Amino acid sequence: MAIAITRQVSPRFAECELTHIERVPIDLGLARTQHFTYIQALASLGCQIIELPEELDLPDSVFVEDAAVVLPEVAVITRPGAESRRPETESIIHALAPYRPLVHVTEPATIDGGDVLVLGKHIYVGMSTRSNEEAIMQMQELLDNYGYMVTGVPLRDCLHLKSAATRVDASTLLINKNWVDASHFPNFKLIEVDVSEPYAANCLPIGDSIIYPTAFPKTCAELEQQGHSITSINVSELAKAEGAVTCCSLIIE
Ligand code: CIR
Repeated sequence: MAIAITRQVSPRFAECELTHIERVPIDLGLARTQHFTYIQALASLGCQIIELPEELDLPDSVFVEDAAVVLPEVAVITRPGAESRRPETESIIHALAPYRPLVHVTEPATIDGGDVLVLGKHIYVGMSTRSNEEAIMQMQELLDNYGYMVTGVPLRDCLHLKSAATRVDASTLLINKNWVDASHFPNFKLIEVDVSEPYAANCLPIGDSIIYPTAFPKTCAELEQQGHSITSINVSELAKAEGAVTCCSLIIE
């Protein structure tokens, strides 16, 4: 059974970092309700949930994905690109320590887990405003012994690589080709987001279904058309903080 580490929404959630979208009012109560629905979806698909308590002073701490990269052999503790988010890693270190040996990205490297797309032994790192060249080099050094190859991928107009492309299954990616070049992924079948839904490329496959936002009905229909089972959830308030479905959990297979 997979384990999903999540963290409750901070009372200061509305003070989140924003890069590519305008700040609009966030309903904290609704954000918490939606987050609870997300956790229920993970549990319904077979995950054991480890829910960390809310962090009073870390607005973005619900987005636990950015603090670590969990691989089968080891977990990498990141050094998040936004300074306000760096303290988030401390509690994640404690949460992951029982499950994986830990290695650490260190200064001057910065990297957010949202930029890290793991496709088997090939790890792609988005060259975003959050993740730098030094991090790509450190990731390669840290993971060399485990047989991983780490490649930097240029991005346009989006926060993280996983805003632009995520894994649907072992051979398929969901992608917004306006934000990342498809040429980086020649060995994958690609499902493109609908042009009217640029934020639709972030999906979270768990077990035999895919956790996916209700906000993208056209891309959702395409995924279903191609035979994928969808578990739909409304994450509108999390999206106002530039978050999506992968970013609210760390999955330990
Ligand atoms: C941030 O800007 O860091 C947060 N407001 C959103 C982070 C979303 N994380 C993710 O997609 N992995």
